[in-house]
Amino acid sequence: MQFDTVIHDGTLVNASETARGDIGIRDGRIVAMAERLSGGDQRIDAGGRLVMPGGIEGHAHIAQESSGGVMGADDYYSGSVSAAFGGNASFIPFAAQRRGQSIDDVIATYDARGARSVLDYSYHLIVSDPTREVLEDQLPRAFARGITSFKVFMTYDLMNIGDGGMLDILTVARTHGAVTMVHAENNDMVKWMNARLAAKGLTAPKYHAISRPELAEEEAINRAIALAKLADAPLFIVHVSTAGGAAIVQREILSGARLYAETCPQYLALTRDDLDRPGMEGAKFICSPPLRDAATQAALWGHVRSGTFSSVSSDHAPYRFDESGKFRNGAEAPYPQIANGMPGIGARLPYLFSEGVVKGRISLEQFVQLSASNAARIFGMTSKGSLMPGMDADIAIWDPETTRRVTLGDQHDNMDYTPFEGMELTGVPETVLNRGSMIVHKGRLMAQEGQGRFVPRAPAKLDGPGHTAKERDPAQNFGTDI
Ligand code: DUC
Ligand code: ZN
Ligand code: ZN
Repeated sequence: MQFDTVIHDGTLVNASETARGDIGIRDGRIVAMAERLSGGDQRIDAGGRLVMPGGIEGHAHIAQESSGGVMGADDYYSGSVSAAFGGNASFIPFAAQRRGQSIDDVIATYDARGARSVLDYSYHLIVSDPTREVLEDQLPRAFARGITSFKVFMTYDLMNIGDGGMLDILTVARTHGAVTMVHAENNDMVKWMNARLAAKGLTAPKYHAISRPELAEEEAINRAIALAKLADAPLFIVHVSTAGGAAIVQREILSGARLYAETCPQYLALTRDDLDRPGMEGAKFICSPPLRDAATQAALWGHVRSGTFSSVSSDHAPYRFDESGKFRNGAEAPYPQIANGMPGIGARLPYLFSEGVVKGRISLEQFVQLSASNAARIFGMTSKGSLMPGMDADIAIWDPETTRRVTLGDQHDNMDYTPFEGMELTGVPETVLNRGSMIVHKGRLMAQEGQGRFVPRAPAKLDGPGHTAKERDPAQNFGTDI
C-alpha cells in the first residue's frame, strides 16, 4: 500500500483503548493501522510518544465581539495557530448573531473570517434574536449547511432570549437534530447583586465573583434542563463552574436526560482569589461564570473523572489587558464594564494532560474522550475524533514526559497575558496533523494561512431515551398533539 505519511512506533490512544502500532495516511485520511507499516513518502518517528486524535476545541470565541461590543484579540489565523500549538487539529468557535441581524448574514460574516484558519473549523450559532423568520427559515438553512448546534444565553440583557425564546429554539433544534448549548446564569439574580454592590461603591474586579452567585448558575441549569425536557430536546450546558450545577447535571444524566456539559481549565485551576490580585490585575481573571474556590475545584475534578462532563473546553475569550480589550471602558472601569473572558485555547490540553493524566485523575482514554471524541460525536464531526481507517488524519503526537512552565510566548495567540503563566505542566503536543498535513512540529508552525476547511457537521447522534412530559403525551393529555 502507498502512503503519504507513516507514523511509526507510537503508542496509539483512542477513546476506549490503547495499543502500540503504526498509522498509514493517504490523501488526508487514515488508511491503515497495523503493528508495523513500511513505506511512506514521509515517516514520523513516534517512539516514546503518545499518538492521539487531534483535539477538537468545542468552545472558543474567535474574531467575535463580546456582548458589550469588544472585538476579541484573536482572528481565525492566530486562534487556530494557538489551538494547533496546544494539540488541537480542529475547532468550533461561535458565530454570533446581533439583534436584528439575519442568520444568513451572520454565516457570511464568519465565513469570511474563518477563511484564514490553519485548522478545520465549524461554528456554533449564537442566537440572540429568535424571530419567526429566524426560527422557520434561517435556522433550517443553517442546518442544511451543516451547522448543527447553537448557543443561547439566559443572562446579559442584550443576549438573554427568555424562557419562551429558549423553548422556541429548543423546538427547532429538536426538529432538525441539533444540539442547543446554553450559558446558564439567572439574569435577574446577577442584576440584583450588581445593583447592591454598585450602591455600596464596590466595583473592583474581585466583586465580579460575588456578583454572579453560585445559586444563579444552579437555578439556571435547573431551569434550562426543565425547558429542554418540555421540548424533549438535547441540551449542552457550557462552562459549568459550580459543584451544585455539576451535581444537577449528573443527577439528570443518570436519570436518562439527553444532556451534556463541559467545564473549563480556569474553573479547575484558578480561584476567586485571582480576582483579588493587586491593582487592576484581577481584571485578567474576569470571566462569566466567575472563578469559584478550592472546594469547587475539587468537586469539578470529581465530575471530570466520573464522566459528568463530556468535554473540558477552553472558553477562549481573548481580551487584552489594555484599552483594546479589558480596559475599553477605562483603566479603572468598574467590573461590570470589563470584558468577560480569558484566553486558554493553547493551554487547555497541556493543562488537562498534566493535571489530569500525569497526576492520575483521569486515564489516557478519558483524555481522548474529553479532548476530542465526545465533541466529535455530540457536535456531528463524523470524520474526526478517533484514530481509525477512514477517518481524517487529525492527529496529535504528544511527548508525555517533558515538563515546562507556561509562558505567554508558548501560547502563539494575539494576547498580552495568559492566566496560566508560570504553571508547571508535564506533556507537550509536539506534532499536530490536520487531514494529514503537518500544522506544527517541534515548536514550529508548518501550515499556511487559510489551509483549514469548513466542516459541514451531521445531526448529533444522541444518547438516552429523551423525555416526554405528561402534558405532551397524548395518552395522558386528552389525546392532544401539542
Ligand atoms: N460566556 C462565554 O461562553 N464566554 C465568554 C463570556 C461568556 O459570558
Ligand atoms: Zn457563556
Ligand atoms: Zn464562551
